[in-house]
Amino acid sequence: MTRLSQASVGDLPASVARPNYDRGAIRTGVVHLGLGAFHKAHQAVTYEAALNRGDLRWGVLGASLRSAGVRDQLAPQDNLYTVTARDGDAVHTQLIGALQGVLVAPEDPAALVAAMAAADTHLVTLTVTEKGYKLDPATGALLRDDADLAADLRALDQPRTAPGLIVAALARRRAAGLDPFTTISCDNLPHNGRRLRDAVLALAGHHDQDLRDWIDARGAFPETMVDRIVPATEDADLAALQARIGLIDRAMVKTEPFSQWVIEDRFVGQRPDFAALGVQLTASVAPWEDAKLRLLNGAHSGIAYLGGLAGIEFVHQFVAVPAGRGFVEALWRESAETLSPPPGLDVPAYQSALMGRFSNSALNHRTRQIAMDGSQKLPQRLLAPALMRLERGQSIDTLALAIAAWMRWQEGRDDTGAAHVVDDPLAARTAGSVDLTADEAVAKLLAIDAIFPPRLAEHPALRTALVDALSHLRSKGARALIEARFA
Ligand code: NAI
Ligand code: CS2
Repeated sequence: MTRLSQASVGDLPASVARPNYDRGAIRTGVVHLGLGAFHKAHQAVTYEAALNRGDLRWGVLGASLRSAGVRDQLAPQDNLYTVTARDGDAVHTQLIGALQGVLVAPEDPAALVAAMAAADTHLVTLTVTEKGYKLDPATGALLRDDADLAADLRALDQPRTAPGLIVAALARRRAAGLDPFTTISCDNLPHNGRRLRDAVLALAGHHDQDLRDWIDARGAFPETMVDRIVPATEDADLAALQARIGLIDRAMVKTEPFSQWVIEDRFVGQRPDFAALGVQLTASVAPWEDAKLRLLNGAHSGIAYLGGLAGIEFVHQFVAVPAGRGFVEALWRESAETLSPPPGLDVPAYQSALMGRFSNSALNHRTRQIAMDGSQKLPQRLLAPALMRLERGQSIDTLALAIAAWMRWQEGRDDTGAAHVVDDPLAARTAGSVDLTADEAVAKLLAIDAIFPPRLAEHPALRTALVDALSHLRSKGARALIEARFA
């Protein structure tokens, strides 16, 4: 079967939406760091809409900071790929033409810095995962002893990290008399714009105080809330797409119909007409971000660890079980009370829409995918609402169960005894407490201050609730425990 490429676009069925602009005429307005499934199904779709509206400034140059895989997948396809949104039997496929090329940073960091420093580049966006920022998850402080960051602290001629690349490119722009670009984090980090800005300023200040002051005065790092569920693509997805469109697209992404992007209205220089593209611009993103991180992502993490322990493969299967749904609703009752919802967000309606999204059986979103990198995710999803509740004297039974499920997942065995690898940058510290008593395991994990802020870790009610939940998870198993509590 033929591979998708510029030459084979004409063979696509008429049902596939495709670019209405001349790809040869677009400029590169965006450099994206961390080209993965989420960028391809979320921000790139917005740039595609801008191009389709005739604003040809918003072509995207993607960059991988790690492997060449994504470049090698896209190059034979002339950087074309499809996005398929599915919900139940409904399916819609769109061909994306916005991506113009992919650079692999470790192969040639200077080429990437030059692209970021080009006069046409107005936006640098990031989806490098929570761990890609090289920040302490609990405090947001720079991880100065990380090997790559330590290299960028020594010299920035061959930057290795996202903050390093940004500082090197901003230095070049300043030397060339250009404005900075707007730097937009699209990762699920709390205060993502502020954290990235602090990291960039700290690194810049280490090398050149004047550069730091220039970025401080002239740069823009808007906060964002990003939302679209984009599970990793699997072989079965490739085969299903192939059967539907009659071409091979190895770079495809699958997602849900829903998509939301809220950006703090703080830019330097040019940007697309975001409002016309359905992006919400606001003075204050934090209330949106808290609601999304605590309700959507908090529930996701609870589902990932309890579901993973119980041998439930997919999110939709977890919420199809009444006890699973009951757990999510109970978690939301606790977390929702910690929010100050933004005007325009109806929390009960949001929750009911979320339950519908979790139930989307066409997505096959793996609990194991979400279980990855828990140390980087727990603070904003589960620990922040737990601390707020404890400080107000409120109960945290369901939040504690979700946190204890993460603790049990670190033991590396599910409830059937099957082994799994704990995929987490802090796994050397979190994993393998299987031989400890529940008391000892909780104490060991609470002592990791990169995850648990001392004010939370030292709260006696937290420790008691976690030991209780972990003991029950060990003795009963996740499935029986949620059946007993939430069915
Ligand atoms: P992915 O695995 O498809 O892509 C991840 C990208 O991050 C790849 O380019 C990878 O090379 C890069 N990366 C990973 N570790 C890195 C590190 N230590 N340093 C630099 N780059 C690194 O994952 P996907 O689905 O694109 O998600 C990426 C991030 O996007 C998530 O961690 C999350 O913060 C955000 N996001 C994802 C959503 C989703 O449903 N997939 C939805 C909302 C946000
Ligand atoms: C998920 C998120 O993998 C995870 O940790 O919770 O990527 C989730 O799919 C997105 O935030 C949805 O917007």
